[in-house]
Amino acid sequence: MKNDLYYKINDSLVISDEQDHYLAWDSKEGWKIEVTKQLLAIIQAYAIATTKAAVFQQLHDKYGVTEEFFEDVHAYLIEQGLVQVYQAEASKETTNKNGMFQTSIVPMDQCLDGDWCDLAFIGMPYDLNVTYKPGTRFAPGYLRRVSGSLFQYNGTSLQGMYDPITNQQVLEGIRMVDCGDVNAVAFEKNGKQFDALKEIIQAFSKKNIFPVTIGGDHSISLPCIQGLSMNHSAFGVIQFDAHSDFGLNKMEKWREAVHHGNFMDAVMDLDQVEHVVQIGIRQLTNQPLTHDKVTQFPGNHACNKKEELLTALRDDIPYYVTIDVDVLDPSVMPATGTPLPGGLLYRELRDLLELITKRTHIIGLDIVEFLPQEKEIDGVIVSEMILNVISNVMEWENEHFTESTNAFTNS
Ligand SMILES: [Mn+2]
Repeated sequence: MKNDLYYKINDSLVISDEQDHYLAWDSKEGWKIEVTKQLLAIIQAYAIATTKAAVFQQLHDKYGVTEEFFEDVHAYLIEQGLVQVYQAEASKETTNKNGMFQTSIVPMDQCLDGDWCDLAFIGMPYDLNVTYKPGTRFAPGYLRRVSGSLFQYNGTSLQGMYDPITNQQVLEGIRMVDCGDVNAVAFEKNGKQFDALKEIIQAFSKKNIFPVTIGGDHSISLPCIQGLSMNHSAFGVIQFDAHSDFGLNKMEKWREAVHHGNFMDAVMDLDQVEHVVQIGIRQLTNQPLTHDKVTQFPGNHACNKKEELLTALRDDIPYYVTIDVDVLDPSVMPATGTPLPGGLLYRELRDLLELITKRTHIIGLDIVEFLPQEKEIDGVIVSEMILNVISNVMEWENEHFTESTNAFTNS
């Protein structure tokens, strides 16, 4: 069922738990409406812009919802303003240029339909898990706005852009889209918004679409890594961060316990994550915080031990990269929730990222803890970091994957 319309949770919806029921409140228009827990679960299926058919499929697979029932609920959600309808500017030929680096924002199920996309950006405006200063929920929108000053994607020619330093085209031939933000029911910690992101990352990973998730606080890396673990039996994580994000807690009840400063404990519980490399750690703690799967390069050690870093990276598994922008020195990157002096300079971080991404198979990226302030340059720095990583990763894939994919196709 092809459809020219797509649907998404009302952007200004805030839902509060009133103990015996939930209250949906449109924070722009002011109206309020009671919703049941069941209805909330259905609303969540519209977390990311998608077609009616895709929402139905999801609800049918998950809850056994019938088509007749779905038609009624779908109509009700739109009538009440809980879900919004968008016009069909988002098609494969679209050029709305509202996404990262002037890519187009395209509904999720269109990204997944056929083979026409190598890389997808996903915004995760979630900062319920901060221990100090919130605001990272504004990062995806902010970065979409400023990133176009660095790189302007041309989806028709796919010519990329010329880099005078390397005398090469950047991202030539790479097909990129932006799936917009994962919206969700506010005030639900580690809940459905996490599940939606996990499913999105899993779906992209299955189709070999490189996912770039823009946080949000650092806890959003957990659903990203969980999503990858559904599709990869063994991989590693490379974490750039001022803080190890270990609390050394037991994480059986991670939905209650996880926040942005301890989510790595939950990552450690995933058997598929066989190795973690932490770079830039410098926060004082009461005791050493590490784990037997972890190799740490604290402070700026990695800058002086590049050979050791490359040796530490296993070449029999791919890696996921998560960049907490507080790995940078606050003189470079003050726009973060928990800044810590003594961090990497921009050039040092860029060199390390280049070193790693040119040698290692990378299967996903997230950028977290960016808290936009008034200075636009902070957003440009973060955007450049993303651009640099994805251009290296895509180049690596071109060199290594084309051959193996062809070999696979021919066999
Ligand atoms: Mn962190």
